[in-house]
Amino acid sequence: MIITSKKRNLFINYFFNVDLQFFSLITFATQKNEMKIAVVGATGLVGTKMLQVLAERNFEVTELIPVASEKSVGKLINFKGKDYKVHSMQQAIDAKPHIALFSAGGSTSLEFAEKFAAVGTTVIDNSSAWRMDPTKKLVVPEVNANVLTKADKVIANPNCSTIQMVVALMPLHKKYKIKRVVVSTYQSVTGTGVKAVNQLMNEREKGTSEEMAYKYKIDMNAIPQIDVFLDNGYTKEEMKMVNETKKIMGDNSIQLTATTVRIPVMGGHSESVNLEFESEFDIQEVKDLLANSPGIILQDEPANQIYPMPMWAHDKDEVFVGRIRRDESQPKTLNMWIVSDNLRKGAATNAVQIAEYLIVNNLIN
Ligand code: 2RA
Repeated sequence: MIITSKKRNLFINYFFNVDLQFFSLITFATQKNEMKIAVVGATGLVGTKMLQVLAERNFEVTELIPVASEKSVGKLINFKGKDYKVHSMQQAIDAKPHIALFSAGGSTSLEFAEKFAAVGTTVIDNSSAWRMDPTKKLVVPEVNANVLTKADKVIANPNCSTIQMVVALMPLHKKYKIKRVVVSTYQSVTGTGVKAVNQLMNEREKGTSEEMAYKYKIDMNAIPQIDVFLDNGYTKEEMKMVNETKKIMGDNSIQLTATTVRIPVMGGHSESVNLEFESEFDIQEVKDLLANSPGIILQDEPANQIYPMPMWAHDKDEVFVGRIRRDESQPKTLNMWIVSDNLRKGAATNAVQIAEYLIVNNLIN
């Protein structure tokens, strides 16, 4: 596959801070005649969003291979005005797609990702199956796309709450070196899936829901549990934030503790983050640094009551950062508030950005 130098320059511009909207207009046409893309879990919340993001970003797809559960095989999925038949997993493997975007749960990924890889497909997997596997890369393009090589055939897409946080942390880590992070999350029900959205909507409309994604009512509530509890008293979601952050940022010395909470919101996850640095910082310099970092939009005008909210982040690809202020209780420490659409930058957009990076850098078969 040959990539023109113009495309390469545009891509480099993007990662060294140019407008995301402009970037999304670029067509990733390659000199190759075909680009077969499989979307595994194409009918789920994230799979649907992956298709939407691929279409919006003018990702050059010559053949779409949607994959879903057996009961959906043969049904039609419309992508950019054309209908595509839903494939079974084996049919999709036999089609040898160039790239497969997986969002069908951990057990599906464990069973099938390597089978796609064996036929030459590069898998970008949104489940937690491979994230902490030392042989697999865990990638947020703005932070560590440089770790990718052509040999990476199964690439892990991080957890949504981790992705949005590391996008904001990395530029500050480079400049001031992060010592410790204390994060509390306020996570959208869309992170759980369709069942949770239905539960919230039913409760909101009728006060009760027969369909229950959570043990408790979610409307008018806050549930301090995301995923299952582990032996250390933390939830799996909390430990994902701890472990994935170190792996993506390539620094095991970063100390991190998390409390993750589900709230009756759709549109995005919010995070209150307390950051302690090795070096002293200037608050205006921090704001300027974030405002000029790729994938971040600074929304920090307390005088005008402008700050990030899920309502504004919804259906956007960027990470929104605001409420940046010095922690007056100890030196070299600040507080900030990070919001992003968990289905987009937290899942689909990040996966598609990895695919774009692989293509532009000639890292797929
Ligand atoms: C959640 N982080 O919000 C999960 C989804 N990957 O539940």
